[in-house]
Order: sequence, then structure tokens, then C-alpha cells
Amino acid sequence: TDQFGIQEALTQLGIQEVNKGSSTGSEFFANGEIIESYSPVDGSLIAKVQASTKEDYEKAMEKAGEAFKTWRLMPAPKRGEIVRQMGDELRKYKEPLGQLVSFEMGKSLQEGLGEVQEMIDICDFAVGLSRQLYGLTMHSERPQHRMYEQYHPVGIVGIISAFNFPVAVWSWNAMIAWVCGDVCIWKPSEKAPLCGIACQNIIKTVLERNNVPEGVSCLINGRENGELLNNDKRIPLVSFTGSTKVGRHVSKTVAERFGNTILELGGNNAIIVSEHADINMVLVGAVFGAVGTAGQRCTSTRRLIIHDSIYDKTVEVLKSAYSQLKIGNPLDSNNHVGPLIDKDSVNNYLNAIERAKAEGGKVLVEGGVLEGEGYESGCYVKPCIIEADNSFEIVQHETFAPVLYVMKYSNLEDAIAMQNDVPQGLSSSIFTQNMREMELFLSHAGSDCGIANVNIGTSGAEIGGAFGGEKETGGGRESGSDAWKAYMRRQTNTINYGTELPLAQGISFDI
Ligand code: UN1
Repeated sequence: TDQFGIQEALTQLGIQEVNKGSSTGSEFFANGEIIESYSPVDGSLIAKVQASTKEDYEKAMEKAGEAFKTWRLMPAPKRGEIVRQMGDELRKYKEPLGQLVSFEMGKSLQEGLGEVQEMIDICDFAVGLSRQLYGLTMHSERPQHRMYEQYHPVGIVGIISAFNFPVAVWSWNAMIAWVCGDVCIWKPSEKAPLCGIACQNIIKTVLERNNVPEGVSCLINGRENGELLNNDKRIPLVSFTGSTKVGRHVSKTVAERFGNTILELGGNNAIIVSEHADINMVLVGAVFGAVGTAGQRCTSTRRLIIHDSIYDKTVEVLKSAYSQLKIGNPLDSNNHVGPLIDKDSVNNYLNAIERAKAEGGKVLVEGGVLEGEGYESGCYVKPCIIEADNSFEIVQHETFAPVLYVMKYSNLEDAIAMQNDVPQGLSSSIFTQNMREMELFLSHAGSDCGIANVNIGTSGAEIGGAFGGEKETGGGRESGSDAWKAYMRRQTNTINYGTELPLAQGISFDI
């Protein structure tokens, strides 16, 4: 691996052999069990992280609570200035952080760098936002009264992130929460804990330099901490990214105590390929969507719904593209597809293929686990294509791997119905050059997803839009647009500057 400079990157990011998994700003602590982080790239142990105990968690929460008291009083544009400096710091560390993401998680270096770019972009977005946390004013029905609304920070925001976007998802939440005046406590995935340590190391210098109180940014590693966050009444908002199964549990637990959640759960994203599509464009969108990040994005393309008149031709083009895919070390820019995150994931992939076959699916491009030189980690699999029915149970289910299901349609209403007929509702797309088709797809009778694209694949959303989806995807929105509102509490204010006290709704109450 060292031909790819990983050791150097780890050193630059301050990663040690054993890292304390909890910290508030510059103070590191953690006395729990050891989490070992193995790279799916070559199976090697990268480094260890000591998880937090309940006492460590309490310590972090105490610091977070204290920090909130001062952070909330700093003017929002001043908080924005600190986030601006974080963006600058991330620019400096883009290369090593991108390398670490690629090595710890297994996505291609290009995508690792792209993920850090999303972090930089959300910083820029948040800086602008820090001067635009607008509320409305309304006209009161009473004379000499003024009504308006304002947004206040909610307090401590819990962030539970997934392995597949081990740094960007945190930043979409944290950077926005920070300009809103909240403080954050982050539990990264146990499958990518070093990415969390690296991010904390990068931003802590900014916090220190600006005398920002410890606890604005808290990091806690260790699985048990997720449950502590979910049950903690001091945390009004938990932002969770992960599976629908765990998300359902988080949702119930947090709702039970009337806390709020932002849920970014599974997707089951389809591309409709119309007979009016530009096939060369479909090729890039669909293949990157299905095999990019080895199919481990919540926005990965899982289903292609192809018009029957161009079905055979499209399948041929796809087969030939798949035969040219290079699978291997994601740090080597010649490769298109890296490994899955771990062996459990490889098993899920194999099971999905078996189940699809058992339900009557026809394999068009064979899958399988790769062996031999370069594939020692046992996590490299071949992207496969299976002809299937949308109603197959396995097709209704999100498998976090490069398995693409293809199916036919003959009229667009049916294609849209198929695209919508899954429990999830994250991302969707249509390739067509026909204006009527694209508008129908985007209409009230069209896609039921949080993201609907035309002549673009399902993955690779920009940070400027609100990111998230409907149904079992959880309904949350993060990142751009007005997603910031979930990180603040709205207050309606009515001020009487007159000498009378008229009641609303014309009620008279004489005493
Ligand atoms: C995820 O997979 O959890 O739209 C997030 C995309 C990326 C984010 C994916 N910008 O594919």
C-alpha cells in the first residue's frame, strides 16, 4: 500500500497506532474497548481506536452543554467565519483525507477526494447561510401589533453517520448545525472510525485558534454510544444515516422522548430508460450509478427500467461496458471498482444473487468474489446484472453492493408505477429527450422520491439541494436549500406597541 502514500497520509492526519476515540475539541479521552480498523483494500490493520465508556460519553455531553451556552450567543456570521476557516483547513488536507477515506472505506481515490470536496462545498454554503437564517414577518390582525418569527438554535445535535460516506455526511450536518448555533456530538461508524478521528484533528486547530469552547465539536466512538444519544433528553435532534432497520429503531426511541430526528435511510433507486434516451448518456449514468462506490451509496442505481423497444440494445451496451470494468485497489486510478466494506457485505451480495435466481431472475452479467493477487482482503466482487421482476422480494430490498436489476416497460405510466413501487423513496431518474416524458416524470403523478433527475443518474447529488427521501428512506432532509430549518427551533413573536390590549379573533373580555 505504501506505493500510494498511506503512511504519510496517516501521519499528516495525526492518526496514531492507538487513538483515543472521544474528544471535545483538543481534549482526547476514551477508556472503553478497542475497535480495530481494517482496510477492505488489502485486509491490513490500519490503526486502533479506543471506544468511549458511559463515563466518557457523560464527559463529552457535559462539555457540549457548557459550550452551547456561549456558542449560541456568538453572532451567526461570526460562527460562519469559523466554519469558513474549517473549509480552508479541509482544503489543505483534501489529499490525505481523501486517501484515508479511500483506504479505510474502499471507495476510489477520486470518490474519496470528491467526498472531501463535498465537505469543502458545504462549508462555503454554510458561511453564506450564516447571514441568511431568515424568518418571516406577518401582518397582525390587531392594531399596533407586530408579528414575526425567528429561529433559535436547538442545542446539542447528535450525528450518527454511516461507513459509506464517513466524512461528508458528518460535515453536512455539523457545518449547518454550527452556523445555526448548535453544538454537535458525533458517533462515526465502527467500520470507519479513523475518518472521524482525522476530521476532529483537522477542525480542532480551528476551534483552538479561535478560542471556541471545547465541546462545540464532540466525537464519541463505540457502538453503545448510539443508544445513549437516542435516549438522551439533552439531545433535541438526532441525525441518523444508515439502514432502514436501525433507522426505524432510532426513530421510535427518539420520538418516545419527543426528540426530533433527521433520517437518511435506504434507497432503491431506479433509472427509467426511455426509447427517447441518449444511450451514450445512459451508459455513464447507469454504470457509475450501479458500480461506483461498489454500489454502496444510498443513491446507487439498483434498478433499470428500460423501454422494450430498446431493451436488447441497452443490455448489450451495458454488458460490453461491464466487461471492461477494472476491479481492484481503489487507490490505483486505473481501477473503476474497489472492494465492499467487509466480508458480511460480501455475503449479503452473494445471498442477494442467490435469492434473485431462486425467484426466477436471469443473470445477464455474472457476479462472484474475486480471488488471487490484489484481492487478498476477500472483499472484491464482480458487479453483476440480473434481469428481474420489480415484484421480486429481493428487488424490493436494498442490497448494499453492485447488483443491478434490469426490467422492461412498454408505457411510461407503468414505468413510473414500477419505479415508485418499492418501500424506499430516495433517488430516481429518467433518461429521455422527450419534453412530455420528462415533465410527466417530474409531475405530481411522477416520481415519489426526494430526488428526481432528468438525464442524470441517481447518485452524485450536489450539496446545494436538500438531500433525502420519502417512505422508508425516512423523510429527512440535509445539506442545502432550507434543510437548516431542522437544526433550529422556530419561535413566533407578537409584540404590542400600543396602549390597549385587544384580543385576537375579536374576543371581548371586559373586567
Ligand atoms: C449516501 O450514500 O449516504 O448523492 C450519500 C450522492 C452523494 C451522497 C450520497 N452526494 O451520491
